[in-house]
Amino acid sequence: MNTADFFDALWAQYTKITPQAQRIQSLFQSHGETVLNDHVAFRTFNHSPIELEKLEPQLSALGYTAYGAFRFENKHLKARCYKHESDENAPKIFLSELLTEELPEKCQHIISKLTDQISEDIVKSPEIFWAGTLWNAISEEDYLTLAEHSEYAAWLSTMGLQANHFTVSINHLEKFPTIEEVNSLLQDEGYTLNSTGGLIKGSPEVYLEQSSTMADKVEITFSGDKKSTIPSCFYEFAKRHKQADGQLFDSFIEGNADKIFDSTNAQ
Ligand code: OOG
Ligand code: NI
Repeated sequence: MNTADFFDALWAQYTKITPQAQRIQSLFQSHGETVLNDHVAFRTFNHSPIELEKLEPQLSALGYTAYGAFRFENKHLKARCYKHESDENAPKIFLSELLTEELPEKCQHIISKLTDQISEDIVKSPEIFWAGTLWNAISEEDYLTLAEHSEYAAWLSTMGLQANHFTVSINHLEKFPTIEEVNSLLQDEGYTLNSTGGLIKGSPEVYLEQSSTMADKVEITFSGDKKSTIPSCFYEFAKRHKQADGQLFDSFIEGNADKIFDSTNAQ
């Protein structure tokens, strides 16, 4: 699969449950902008057939190489970022993984019930990145137990493998060249932005400024036919700055990312 087909399929699946992303992209386009993606992100469970190490070969097959690693102690996560070897305009990829052994026993048990349902050889092609949940619906009780200890675990238990967000590259916008202008546009249009630690995560001094919407909401059916409305996915906005060597910073910042994760919290 080539990267264009990969991202087209990924976007189609993502906008189905994140209609705000399609609307916001159209909003920029109505102002004459060409919208390019800075990066997309995925979440997964460690110690499972879809753990980071097992997904990575599919990114390599698409032409991606890892160039950074991150650790989020409080959220019990690790992550790596990937860039395309030859296509400079291909979005970067941020892949994080829940370190399940750091959660309480009862959460580990709930997560095992899900991951035990995944066949060992499930990862065969890049299509895995929009496979969604590879397990039967979780119960609401288990979902709420996970949410108490890890919003990430709760989200992943209902959404599974799919693009968690796409990210508009502010660097490629002409009429909205700053993150402040992007945020004002979105707020004027009535979108709720992630306000953890302020609307803007990062600063020119760390060469990366980011903001994001709060995730859209979707109705899901828990096991036992109980219906509920939960967060799906969000849209991010990133502005990269030049470093002393004149190159644009192209990695990620733990302090920013830690706050962006909150975009899927149940409000
Ligand atoms: C990823 C959060 C981190 C970034 O750009 O730093 C991130 C997630 O929410 O899964 O996207
Ligand atoms: Ni991001």
